Amino acid sequence: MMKPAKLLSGFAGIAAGLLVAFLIFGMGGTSDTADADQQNKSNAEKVYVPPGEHDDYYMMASGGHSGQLFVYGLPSMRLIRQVPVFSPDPATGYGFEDESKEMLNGYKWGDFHHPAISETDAEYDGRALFATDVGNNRAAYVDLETFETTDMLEIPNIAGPHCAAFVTPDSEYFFLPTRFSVPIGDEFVGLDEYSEKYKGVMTAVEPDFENEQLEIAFQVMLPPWSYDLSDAGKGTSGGWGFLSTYNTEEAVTNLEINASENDRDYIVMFNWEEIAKEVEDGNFEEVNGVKMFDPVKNPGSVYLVPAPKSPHGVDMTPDGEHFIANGKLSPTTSMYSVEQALEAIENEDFQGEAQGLPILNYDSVIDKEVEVGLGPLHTQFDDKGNAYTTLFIDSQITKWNLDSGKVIDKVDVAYSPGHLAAVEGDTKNPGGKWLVSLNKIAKDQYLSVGPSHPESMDLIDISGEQMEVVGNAPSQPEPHYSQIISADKIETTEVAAKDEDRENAVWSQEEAHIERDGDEVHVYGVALRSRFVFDAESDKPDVVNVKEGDTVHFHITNIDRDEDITHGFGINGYNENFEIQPGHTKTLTVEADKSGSFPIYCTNFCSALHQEMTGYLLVEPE
Ligand code: K7E
Ligand code: CUA
Repeated sequence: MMKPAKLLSGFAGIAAGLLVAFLIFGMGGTSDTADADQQNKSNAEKVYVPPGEHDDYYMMASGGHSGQLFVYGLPSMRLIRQVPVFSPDPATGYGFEDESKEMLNGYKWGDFHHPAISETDAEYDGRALFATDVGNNRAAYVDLETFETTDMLEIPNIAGPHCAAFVTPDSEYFFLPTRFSVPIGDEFVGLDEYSEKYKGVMTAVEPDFENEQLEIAFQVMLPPWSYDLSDAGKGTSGGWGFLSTYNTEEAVTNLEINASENDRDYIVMFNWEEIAKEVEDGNFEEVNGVKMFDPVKNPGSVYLVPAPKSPHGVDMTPDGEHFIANGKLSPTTSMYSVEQALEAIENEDFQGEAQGLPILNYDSVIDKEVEVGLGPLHTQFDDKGNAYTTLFIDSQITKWNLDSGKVIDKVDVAYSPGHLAAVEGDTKNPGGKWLVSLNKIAKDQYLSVGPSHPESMDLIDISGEQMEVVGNAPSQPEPHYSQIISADKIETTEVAAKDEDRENAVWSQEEAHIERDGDEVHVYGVALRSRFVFDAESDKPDVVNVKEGDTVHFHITNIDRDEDITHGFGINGYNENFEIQPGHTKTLTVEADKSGSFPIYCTNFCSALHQEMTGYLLVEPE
């Protein structure tokens, strides 16, 4: 221990002393930089998932106008999979092969805003994810065992189900209220009759988990306003749903100005259990084959709660006792008491009515107004009684306490956050570990790729008192919302079960054959490493001979039943491609309207001899 002191004696000692002093006082920045480096290092450790290890959470992010679902791992923020839902996908052949082509029914795109994972007892259960399409009025069932879209519902009488999907605590229904109002029925109605004849419509969809399908249960006619976001009640508020509205001005043009006139719009509270009973009792009219419930003719189940100017998100607290409305043009967020609202309904404590629906007295229902900052859009929760609200205009997230209404912390994100998603954030038991800010604008965050930049997301550690941004990554367009589910709740199927009775399946090379019936040709083929067998009898078993004008149905079974051995099936020059997962059978129908020799090849690299996995479609001229 004496040695360093000795070295500091004499001239050398003075020089060294000066150096130390310089380091400490003269270059304050150095220690700041060192601190920042240390901070970056410890943040990197928090999100680092070593090669071969798995993330703790799945983040299911909507793909907006791409119509797809994007699956990320957290905390690494690695993009794991793109799941095609509302739009065709050439990589998997979704929308190319017969089954999904029929499901897409010619639609070229969808606009997927809010995913909803199925729930049991107000917790994500990992069975399915429900998706809704604002662009073309559809709902889809995504099976979370296979991460495949298994059913698609086209919904009549509606326009733009933006205010969706929110699932009831035991997945009895999920609801799709609309952003746009349109006339009910098939009659043409001009905009001069907007207030009387146009309606917002909310659809209750019932999932059938056994068959992985969806069915419309009923619809509810709502005033001609825009319905933006929604949440389901739980606990005290079980049986109720909550929607935010804007354009209660009923403007039909120049909404930017005309829909921002009223100081207050509404949160719509509706008792879905009650409505379901009413519908069961026959209190509905049939419109385009759907049971339509009118809450004005059948009062007692739908109420309005005044909300700050043009609210965007409405979110239920985990205990189901409060709902929070974010007024995007107001600096405050409003927190309402469910108990007080139910009491006001009981006492008919109304301050008026709008479009025939009673308006609850604001002062009787409000619990507190919280000054969160500018442009509040959406709110999520942790496991310690705190709320987190995105501030679009301030480019920040505010953390505030639900009990005290006090703002605890604010953090900058890059930039302009829309939604935010906390782990297990819409359940009665939020995880409290991570929060992801889903930002609308990335600006300078990444290497530039020209005029259009990606969207971005910030990963925020919310386990401590102060929030800490620990990661940032580009995201796919456009992450309106996502839900984050604990990885141990998802159980996937790796290889499809061998089903001897499956229609069109062939389970061995020897059984592969071709059947002809006039100009209809059915190829019952197999794919395996590393060949196609279409006709076992032929000396060229990988060649299909047809005539121009024939319709060819390729029924191909992937008989490789090993994890992740996917084969592709592309026809060169015929604009067709699809994938067949291990153990699956897929059918592709091709009109052979072009004569010539067309190579068939496996498009998904599957083995050392993948390049040899080929064949021919020979189309003889007429
Ligand atoms: Cu982008 Cu939920 Cu469609 Cu808010 S919505 S930001
Ligand atoms: Cu099969 Cu590549």
